[in-house]
Amino acid sequence: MTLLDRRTLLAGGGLLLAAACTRKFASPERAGTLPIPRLIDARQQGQLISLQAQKGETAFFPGRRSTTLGYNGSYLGPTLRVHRGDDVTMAVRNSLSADTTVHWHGLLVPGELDGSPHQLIASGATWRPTLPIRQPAATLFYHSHAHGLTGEQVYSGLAGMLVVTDEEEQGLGLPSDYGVDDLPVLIQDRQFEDGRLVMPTGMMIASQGRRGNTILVNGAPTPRADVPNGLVRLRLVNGSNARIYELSFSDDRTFHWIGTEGGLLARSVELQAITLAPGQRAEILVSFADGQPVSLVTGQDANASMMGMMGGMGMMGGHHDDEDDASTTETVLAFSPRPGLGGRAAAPVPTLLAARTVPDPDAAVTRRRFVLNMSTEGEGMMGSDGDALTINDRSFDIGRIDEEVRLGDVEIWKVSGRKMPHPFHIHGVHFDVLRRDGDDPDVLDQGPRDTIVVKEAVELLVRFDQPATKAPFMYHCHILEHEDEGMMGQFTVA
Ligand SMILES: [Cu+2]
Repeated sequence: MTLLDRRTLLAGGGLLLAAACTRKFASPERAGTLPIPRLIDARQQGQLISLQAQKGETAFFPGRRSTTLGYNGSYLGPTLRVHRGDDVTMAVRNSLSADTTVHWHGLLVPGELDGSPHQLIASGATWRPTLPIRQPAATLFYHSHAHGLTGEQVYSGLAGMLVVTDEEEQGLGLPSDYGVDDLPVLIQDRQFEDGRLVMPTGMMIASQGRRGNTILVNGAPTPRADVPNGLVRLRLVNGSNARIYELSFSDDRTFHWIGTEGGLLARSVELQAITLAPGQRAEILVSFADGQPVSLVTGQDANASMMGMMGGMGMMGGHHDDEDDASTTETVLAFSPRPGLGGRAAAPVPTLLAARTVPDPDAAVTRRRFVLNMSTEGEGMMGSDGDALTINDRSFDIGRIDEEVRLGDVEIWKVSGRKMPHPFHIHGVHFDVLRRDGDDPDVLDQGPRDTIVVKEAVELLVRFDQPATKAPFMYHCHILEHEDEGMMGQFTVA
């Protein structure tokens, strides 16, 4: 059994018995509290939000300064809140010395507004897309998508949270006091040496992806959040370059899963553990009404250990015995429930959430097949030639359109991954998982999605409602180093 066998996750408790391991470093500067990124609501800004990609210095640990990138700050960016039905202009200034882009991951907008490698913002330039917000409430993720630089720029800090809200969501009575009972939780692993952020390099980076020895939440190493002793909503975003998390609570308490990448589920789902791959988001409700301190924890880096088990791939470092991994957890975020912090102690968990029309699979007019692959030829060296990381045996070429889709069509995309699990992301759409490995999808596959882990073949039911004529959309592996090294393709919608 591996930790990535999704069918075992709902069994829950067995994976997560051990106490959290102790961190090597002192508490972060903010006395262990969770940093809450500034909230910028588009309606309070006259529907114009200014973002500046900039270089800065960040002290992740006291007295240890690291060179980082951020939006309107030194590391990460503000949380942007936009409202369904509005048109929001983003003024994105690039104050870096390198090119960049800002991709609105999960936003349903036409191709030329998407922030893909085709909307390059040169150093010193400003990009001003006006984004029509026409989708249900959801937790989205904005980040650099400059081809060949995505991994490095996101690793250095170019990422943030984008929240879509609407009246339907506001009418559900979900916890929604930002920073109090509605918390942004952007999870990233990063490599620190002597308390300073370092950029992992070397030949294995292209295959393994950049991983790290420290888990950051909103840019802080293993912080503590003071929360009301009631129901709290966590907006979980996996902003890591490569790591997949198996998230649960240290006391195995259950929580309610209410939202995916695409928005709220039809009904809340009670779980003890949830998987989150790079690019994926989940909204959960957890009760701290018992007043007991508890932590969000993760299983070990299962994706890395699977890589470590691969023959001919060389040493990864951090080699694990897969059987032993199941008994070890790491703390992601500690919670200290406090009376008098607001929130609603006795708030019920809504069962029925957002109604949604799923396309009829019989309406699918086209089937396409995608295989994400990594060559192990050439003594296991990945990325040493342009064809090592591929989709359907082709490495990304920005001048080549791989697929042409008709606007308004419903299609079935059958996607599988070789050698390791790959988080597959499609721009400009939401999809539903129809089948996994020829069988019914897992419980964790449900809901409107934009990123899904594939190894065994997964059939996705995709509706293409956004045009991509002036610029194509991307589909790619969301292990950012796989994407940078060529595990990406592009399609038009016309
Ligand atoms: Cu991949």
